[in-house]
Amino acid sequence: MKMKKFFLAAGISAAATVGVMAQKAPEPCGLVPSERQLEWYDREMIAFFHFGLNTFEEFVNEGDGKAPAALFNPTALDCTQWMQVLKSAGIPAGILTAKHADGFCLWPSRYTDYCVKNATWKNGQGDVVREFVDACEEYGIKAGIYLGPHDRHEHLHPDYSTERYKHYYAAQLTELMSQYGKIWETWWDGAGADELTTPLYTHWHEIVRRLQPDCVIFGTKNSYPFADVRWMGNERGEAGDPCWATTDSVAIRDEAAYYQALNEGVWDGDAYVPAETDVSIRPSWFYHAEEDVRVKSVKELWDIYCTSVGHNSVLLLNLPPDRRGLIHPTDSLHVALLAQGLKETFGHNLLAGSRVTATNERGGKFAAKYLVDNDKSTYYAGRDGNVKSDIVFRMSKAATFDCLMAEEVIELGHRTSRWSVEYSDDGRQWNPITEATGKQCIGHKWIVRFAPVTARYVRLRIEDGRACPALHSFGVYRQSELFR
Ligand code: IPT
Repeated sequence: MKMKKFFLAAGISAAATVGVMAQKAPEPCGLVPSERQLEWYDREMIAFFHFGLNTFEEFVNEGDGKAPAALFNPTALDCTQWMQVLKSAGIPAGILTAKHADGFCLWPSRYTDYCVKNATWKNGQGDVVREFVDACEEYGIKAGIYLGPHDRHEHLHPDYSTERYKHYYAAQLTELMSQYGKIWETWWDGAGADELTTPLYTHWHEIVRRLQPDCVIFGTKNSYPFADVRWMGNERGEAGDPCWATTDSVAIRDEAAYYQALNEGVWDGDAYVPAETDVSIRPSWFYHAEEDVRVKSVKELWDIYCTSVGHNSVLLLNLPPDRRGLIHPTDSLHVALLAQGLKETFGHNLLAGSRVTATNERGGKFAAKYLVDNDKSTYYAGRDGNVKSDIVFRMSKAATFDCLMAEEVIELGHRTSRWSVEYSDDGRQWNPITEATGKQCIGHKWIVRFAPVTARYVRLRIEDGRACPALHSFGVYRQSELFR
């Protein structure tokens, strides 16, 4: 009797061990994001602040470096107002153009007179970068710095050479990376910067890494080898479909192929460099009062959100301060309404509480039901070696939806490469959602919109991939009235 009990206990524990084995997390496959890239993905949105001498000139966006420094004179600069705008828009980070292409510096640099030291503003005693980072700190916003590599003012210097400029830029980079606390991102614009070769960036890159190890580097063209995140190929806010985080490490010679690789990524590329989507809320990068009536509408911002954040990218949205040094009320209203619309849309996953079954389920803590538990720490995964899965959601009653969102476990690499979504009244006859048929990329977040559908069943079909699926979430939603 005693022996029998013993065996029984042993048998149970052996079975339990097998169960635990089967629930081991899937191995990562292919290239995976670094800690810096994971932190960056989590931001989802970043604000861009184009501010400088151009703000005070008539319709100039790329000054020639000859405008007098005295022109810089914001009448009511208040960076805490910028932060309030970010807070109401749910944007957790901001990047300031400390120096744009005209070469004018928003901080009192020891290495040039073409800076706030000679501005009318505060009798030359001001420091916009300081006010910016202090406001960021106060509001819990992550500060980033754009130090334009291309510098038209320095080009006017009689002794200009790229070697001389290499050291000038290095000295300024050192000031910014060492005197202003933690810097979360630096932006190496490729515009006008073709003569600045990769060896120069090698030198500058060492400075960033030494002084700010966690700083995300936006790189393009000759700074591409150092990029944590890449340019996405246009300034319209339209990341590709697909938009793989993986791409080719060397810029392809052929122009068209290069732009495609920026916009769509490369599925079997040899580098993990996700796309950042820079776009302005206005036609121009700098503020011009004439454009107050051309601020992108809430609906346009929602479109951009869908083709950036919803295309496995991060949105870098430009909100240029005006001549007072404040964000214009139309811009702040529109981003606040975007945030409200996002909350209204994604606040309620219509699949929450539905019964979930999958043809490919790893089981245990990786069950398919975790797709709809609204918990970032759990996820669904399939069995090793099985890249497909049909996942059926049965809601308690029919619901109307016009939008869907999927999120992959990006730490485990791009896995799924083909997927579709269907709906049904009875769970037997399925209708495709055309816009969500033959999709490729999921990544951090993928959003698809379509004409409203009413159904009780939804089926997510994972049709291909390089490893078993691993997804944090899947949901269907009704778009906020603000977006329709
Ligand atoms: C464009 C640059 O060519 C690219 O490298 C990147 O810096 C991008 O700007 C940032 O938006 S130039 C622009 C006029 C398309």
